[in-house]
Amino acid sequence: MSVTLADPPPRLAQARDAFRIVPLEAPLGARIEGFDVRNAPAGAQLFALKAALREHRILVFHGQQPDDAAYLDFASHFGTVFAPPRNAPVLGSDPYGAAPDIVLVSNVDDGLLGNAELSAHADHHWTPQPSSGSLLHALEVPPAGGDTTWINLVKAYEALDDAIRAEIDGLKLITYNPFLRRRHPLPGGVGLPLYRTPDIEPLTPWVAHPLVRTHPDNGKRLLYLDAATEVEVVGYEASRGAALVERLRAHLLQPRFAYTHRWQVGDIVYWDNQATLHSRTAFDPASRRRLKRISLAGSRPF
Ligand SMILES: O=C(O)CCC(=O)C(=O)O
Ligand SMILES: [Fe+2]
Repeated sequence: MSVTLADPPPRLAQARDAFRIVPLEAPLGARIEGFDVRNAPAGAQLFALKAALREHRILVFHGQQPDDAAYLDFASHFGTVFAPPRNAPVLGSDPYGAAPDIVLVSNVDDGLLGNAELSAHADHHWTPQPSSGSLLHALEVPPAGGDTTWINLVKAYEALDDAIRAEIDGLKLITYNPFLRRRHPLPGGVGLPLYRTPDIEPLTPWVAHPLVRTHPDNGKRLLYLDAATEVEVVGYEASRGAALVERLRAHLLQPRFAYTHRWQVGDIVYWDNQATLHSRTAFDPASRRRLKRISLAGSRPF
């Protein structure tokens, strides 16, 4: 007996003439115009989007209305959905270690992350194969606050002076899993550590990645460090490592490397987790903010 596959649902072809990539007047980012993520993209358009992501690090699409299936279908052009290792909890992980394909980032309707400020991070940095990129689709946005800022880590690296670049080029950094730290808070109500000192038992499993990462798609070097997660420079005495990390963090958080996005309903932002950090400002808990996130699988940093 022969088995036939069902035809996929018909999709409109993407308009070709209106498609435009418009760089933002910012240290990173481009706006994509004349593109509806629900429609089937032309090959040349998809290739142009991939090249634009490599060049601009984040892509902003306005006025998008995909349902979950269309959103996943669009994202699948850029890779498979990130699946965490069973022993590494991530945002949205269930008790068995699995995470949903689409995570509701929302302060209402059983969403995750509430209304608090989020420090700058790259999604799933603390796993062996961190995410290559993530997408957020805005469904409801607050009248004020809840802005998301992306930082260009290539520019941050390139702006370091030669002496510090020479010091850090071969170093490895452990970024401890903050979801594990939540399960194992430090005694005495001390907050989340920025650096692991010898008195703190290391969270396991941990993984060390290069502090200076080579981008897998374009070979650019970048500072692979976030703003506030517990870290440790491998082989450095704690006070020396902590001082180095503090200095690098103060450097990369400068506004000259950053773009802040004020969300509108219907926006999709697709960003490169391999070359950027993102943070979020707090917002009034009485207002509603609802976004859907898809994170894509990545590869081992080198
Ligand atoms: O809510 C935001 O703007 C960002 C949330 C976030 O960090 C994420 O979805 O990965
Ligand atoms: Fe994130």
